Amino acid sequence: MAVRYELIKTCAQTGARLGRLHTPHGVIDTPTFMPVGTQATVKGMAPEELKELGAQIILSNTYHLFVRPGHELIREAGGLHGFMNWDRPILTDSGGFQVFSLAENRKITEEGVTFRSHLNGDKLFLSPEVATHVQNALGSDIMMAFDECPPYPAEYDYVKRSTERTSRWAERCLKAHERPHDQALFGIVQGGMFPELRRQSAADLTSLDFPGYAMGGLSVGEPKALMYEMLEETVPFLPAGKPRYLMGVGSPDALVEGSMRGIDMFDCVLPTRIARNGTVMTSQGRLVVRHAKYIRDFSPLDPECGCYACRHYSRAYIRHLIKADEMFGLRLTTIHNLHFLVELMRQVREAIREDRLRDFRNEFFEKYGMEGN
Ligand code: PRF
Ligand code: ZN
Repeated sequence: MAVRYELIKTCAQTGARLGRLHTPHGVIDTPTFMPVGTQATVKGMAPEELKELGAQIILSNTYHLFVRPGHELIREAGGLHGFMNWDRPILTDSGGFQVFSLAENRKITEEGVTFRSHLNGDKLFLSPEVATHVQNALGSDIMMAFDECPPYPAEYDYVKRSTERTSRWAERCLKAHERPHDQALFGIVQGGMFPELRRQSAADLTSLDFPGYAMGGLSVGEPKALMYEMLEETVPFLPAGKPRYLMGVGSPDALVEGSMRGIDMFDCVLPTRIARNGTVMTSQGRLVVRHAKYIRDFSPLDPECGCYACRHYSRAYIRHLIKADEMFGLRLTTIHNLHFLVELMRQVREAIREDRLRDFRNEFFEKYGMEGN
């Protein structure tokens, strides 16, 4: 069994679950946040640094690695783990999202998606079979089914046809999967913002018996309240004994709200992306350390944080590095933001263990504040 989900307990105040995900490269405590390493690297971070801040699993992208350097080269290097020197679990997304957001001239048919590389214009093709084959070559612990993520907003009829095709594609991914013994293939629930289509999608996928299920098509521009509503409409139809992954969600408020609704896994480029533009998440909310008001502020990014950056460096120093275009500054903000979310999830797990996640949520928002949307 490539992945085994162990449900330890459910929070008495919320629907949150405390669990453990066992994979060939180690155990992941859930709910968990997965840092994103799109190009087989979490931008600027050495694997040792990711481990030091407590990351137990990272995410990488089929689309990017397929376009460059190619999955056969990575297979030759010993798979993604050997290629990038990361010996803990890896989840790969299928490309079913990136091909829609990045590729040029894409044409979608029942067979798959033809598109032109965003790098050099080469004509390429991704399908359920190709995406599965590529992920088998990458050797990730968790692979994702090839799906279509409809835009928001979208018409009911379009979303219905798209979601039905995603279900047919999911079945083709299962058939094409060559390594079910050591790689777990998760299905992705779509259905746009239509509860009825979400439920149908969940029913289609659960009948195929995947080892885990993702909620796709959320955090695509809809209000957060609508995303939470969709979770409430869908999660109850997923089996309690399998892990649940909310794709592309990583704002602190959504990590807590998602956990409360029974989500076990999250990923997002948000912490690493905003870090590279000089913004950090702190216990008191976001802080733009580039701002002039921190010029003589010798306190750490977050006085409550125990990360490497906060233990050794001041806001004034990090601001100086960023202003001077020194890459160490952005490495420090990245370390801090990733630590912040990994630590937040540790606190969420502790609160679930003690049946007080609702209280934790209220205390957290009191200090952090609500993020918009
Ligand atoms: N599908 C896939 N990857 C994704 C998404 C999706 O719907 C999303 C949506 N937020 C992020 N990443 N395959
Ligand atoms: Zn810190």
